[in-house]
Amino acid sequence: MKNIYSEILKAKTEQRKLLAILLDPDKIVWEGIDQLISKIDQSPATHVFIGGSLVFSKKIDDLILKIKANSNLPIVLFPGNPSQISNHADGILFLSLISGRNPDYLIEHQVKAAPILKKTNLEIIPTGYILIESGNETAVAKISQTTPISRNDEQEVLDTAQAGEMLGNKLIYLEAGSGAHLSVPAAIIQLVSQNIEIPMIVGGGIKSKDEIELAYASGADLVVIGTAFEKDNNFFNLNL
Ligand code: 1GP
Repeated sequence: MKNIYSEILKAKTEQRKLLAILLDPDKIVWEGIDQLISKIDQSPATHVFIGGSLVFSKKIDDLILKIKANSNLPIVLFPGNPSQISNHADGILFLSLISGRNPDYLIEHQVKAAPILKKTNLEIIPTGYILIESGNETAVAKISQTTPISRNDEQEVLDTAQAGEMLGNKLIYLEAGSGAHLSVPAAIIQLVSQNIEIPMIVGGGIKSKDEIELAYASGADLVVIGTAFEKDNNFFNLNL
């Protein structure tokens, strides 16, 4: 059933905050996969996102099937390019990097992905993806060859988010980049959340439970945790 987006909308209406654990298939240690999945299942995660700016692994299908066999969490692709599409997932964030001006990431990859997606049953969730400067050059900025929006330019982020909403995107994703030194500023999260209707995802560089709570309190509907959980699978058990 294609109900990922309707569940996100429902959670927003009920003010229930959502949490995604992001897994990069290239960084999976297969020997520890059962333990990893059980840690995800014991965590407060509501979604598993799978993807990365560049993924070389040919094991995306295997990874998804393994998670599905052991967990009921919805699995959502978060692809850096069309090679990361797997029909075994439940849905896909169909991203357009609207903070950038690189046509490959605004429309080219999407055109390449369309015929592949047409042959899948994935729930396709169009998502306006906004990269915000985070103190270091992140993989997504490097690979996409785009310049993130300045973390001091709240208005530009807001204008971009509103344009993304007007274009029909169903989600806005405020991204600092995986492993970012600085996560998206609370003031930006707050400004955008107060001025768009659609749900908002926030991720990149979030390293503590306090930061997760701050993002929620500022208006994030769904927070993404990648690196912090990858470094320590007990992240959600710790009092950080
Ligand atoms: C990256 O927003 C995600 O696309 C998660 O970032 O790996 O820094 O948690 P981290």
